[in-house]
Amino acid sequence: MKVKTILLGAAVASGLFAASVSAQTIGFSQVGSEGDWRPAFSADMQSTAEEMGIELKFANAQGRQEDQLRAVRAFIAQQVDAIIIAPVVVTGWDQVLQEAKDAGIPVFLADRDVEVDDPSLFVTRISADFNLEGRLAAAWLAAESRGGCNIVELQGTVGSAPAIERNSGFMAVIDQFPAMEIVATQSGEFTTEGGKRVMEAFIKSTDNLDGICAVFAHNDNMQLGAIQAMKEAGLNPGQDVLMISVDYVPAIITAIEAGEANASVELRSAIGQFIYPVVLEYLANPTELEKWIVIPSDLHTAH
Ligand code: GYE
Repeated sequence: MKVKTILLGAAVASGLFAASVSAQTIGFSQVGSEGDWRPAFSADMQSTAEEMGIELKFANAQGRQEDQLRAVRAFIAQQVDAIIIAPVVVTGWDQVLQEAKDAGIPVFLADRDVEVDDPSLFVTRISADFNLEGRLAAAWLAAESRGGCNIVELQGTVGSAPAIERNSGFMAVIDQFPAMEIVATQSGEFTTEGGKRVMEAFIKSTDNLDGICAVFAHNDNMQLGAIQAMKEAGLNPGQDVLMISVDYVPAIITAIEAGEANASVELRSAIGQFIYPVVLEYLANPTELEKWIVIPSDLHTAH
């Protein structure tokens, strides 16, 4: 069980002061540019680094772990002061993190997570609690469906922390309701096109769409793709089928306002203000930190 601490405003304020008195070079290995949330996160990390006088070396891996590993090794060769990684999947990081440790460069995880044998290979992880997001989504759906619902699940990238944890949290709640069940689940890779493709295939494959009570999508973009597919098949998402997803990007707010989606759990994208102070504070004064600093997630509905 990872010990975690919920981010407090005061911690950010003190970090911002520390940030204002130092010019550091930080390498940031970003997952890619899938969907709407990821680009918003990237833009925030780049603008916040500029505001704080940080020289940011930004590397977009376009969803390929081998490109992330190559970027981290380049940061090590360039002897950056610190490395931030948003790891596309949880496995395959032990070797490169050991190389960073051997080079004396601290590594921080942002957004996603890794599974490593030696937790000292990274200083801390600053992110939302994906398991909680899954629980929030399931609790809302249990209330809305009065504990009886056949659910289609659109999973995120296979092997990624959000896909693993959002499913785990969601299942922990619906397992308490015998009449709630995931009847179909597949990855749509966190993209609108992926969500539409999976939903189109599901619609073609089933002869009982009336039995579907809800769609739980691990992110809003897959939900938006599912909405397109459902409307093209003559279904009424948000009306006849409950639609719950995660991220709360502007496009899902529009869909909720149009009555085509019902709820979304917010994943904050403006999180550079939380990440950089932790990194800079550590560089100024290297002390043991909790292995997980959690950024809260909030549930938003139409009413
Ligand atoms: O939900 C999704 C993005 O890593 C939690 O990645 C993040 C997820 C987010 O593709 O939109």
